[in-house]
Amino acid sequence: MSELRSAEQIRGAVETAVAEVSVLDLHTHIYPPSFGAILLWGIDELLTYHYLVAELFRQSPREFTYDRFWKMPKREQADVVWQRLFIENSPVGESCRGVLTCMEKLGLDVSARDLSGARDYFERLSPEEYVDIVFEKAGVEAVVMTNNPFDDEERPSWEASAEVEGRFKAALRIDNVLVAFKYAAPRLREWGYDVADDLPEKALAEIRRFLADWIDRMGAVYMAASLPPDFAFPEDSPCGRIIAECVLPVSREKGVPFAMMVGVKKLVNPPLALAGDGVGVSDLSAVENLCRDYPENKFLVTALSRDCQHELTVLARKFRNLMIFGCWWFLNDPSMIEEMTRMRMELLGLSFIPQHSDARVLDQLIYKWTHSRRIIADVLVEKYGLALDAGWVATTEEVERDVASLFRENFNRFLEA
Ligand code: HDL
Ligand code: ZN
Repeated sequence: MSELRSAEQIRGAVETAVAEVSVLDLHTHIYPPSFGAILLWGIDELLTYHYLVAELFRQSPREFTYDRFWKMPKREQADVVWQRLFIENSPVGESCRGVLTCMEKLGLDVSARDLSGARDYFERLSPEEYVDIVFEKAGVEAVVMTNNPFDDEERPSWEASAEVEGRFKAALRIDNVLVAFKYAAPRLREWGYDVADDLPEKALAEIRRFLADWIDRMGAVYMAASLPPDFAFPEDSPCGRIIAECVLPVSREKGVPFAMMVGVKKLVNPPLALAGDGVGVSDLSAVENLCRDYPENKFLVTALSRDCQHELTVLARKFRNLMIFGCWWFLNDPSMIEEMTRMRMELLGLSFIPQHSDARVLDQLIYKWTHSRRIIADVLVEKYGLALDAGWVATTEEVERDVASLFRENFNRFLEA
């Protein structure tokens, strides 16, 4: 039992524990190699990640149209991103920095600024080999995917019972059912679920069957949906009724939490496609009502607006069936991660999940976790230091326990609760 009696000893123990902890990444958009081309990886996918695409148009002349970019082959898109955001403008933004971190951790010579050399590195690898490399360098033991039965590129893999290796956990994504039911209904009927558009009891029972079938097929560890800023609950709408009558009962019956990712303003600029979504301040009374009125249900929640973070953290103090997680999307950058992690630790101690990667490109596990570990470690060093100032002497074993909670065990315990 080694006692940490100085700031230096605290920093040493925390930095080692955070560097070595194996992470359970509870929200990503990556897939096992068995799912084929929907697993994105390599330098050209990194450079054309929609975060960089949005930034590209800010550094391009007006005559460089959205349409012209989308028509380019992937490699050409990556070339123009590289030229605009790395060569003509220094890569100081977080998304660009992430590409540099990936290259550096993979042993590529970043100072050479050599895109073709980087491409050669990836040419020599199979997806299977690269999954091992990335998980090892990122210190990730498992990821939770985003699995949507309405995704025509993904569903065939499930229907063909494609192998899903242990490092990839499933999450059933139900946005289509909740926020676009009128478009989902014909697909559900096509798949044999008798759902009338006006949601009679039979349709609600069939939606429950659909949810249960796919949780079983996927072995889903939770159900998830991204929800607009004006998401309200309770609400006499298809969304409100399906949550109350279908999602929550099935969530209890299957013992899987309902994850709500609130505050997305879809396609504020449609020609940007995946890069076109924005953010809005959410009314968190929906979350408050759900946690209070459904104490037997478990809720994972992350909010997209910085303006919601303090209120969401206070809600977590009120409801033990609420687990808040991650610094999502436009919040996944150093200034926001530090602000949110410090506030959450001050209000919740260690009872929250500080980060998820949201990785869409496999390689991003490396940079998103490298960057976040450093910031979370710094906040932990500060807080153990403040405890020491009052005379509380932590031990290395306690630091290791606490770090494991933040990066993995809080999620495991919440699933098992
Ligand atoms: O809805 C979501 O899961 C979001 O994370 C979106 O996928 C978003 O496009 C994204 O990739 N954010 O990081
Ligand atoms: Zn996501």
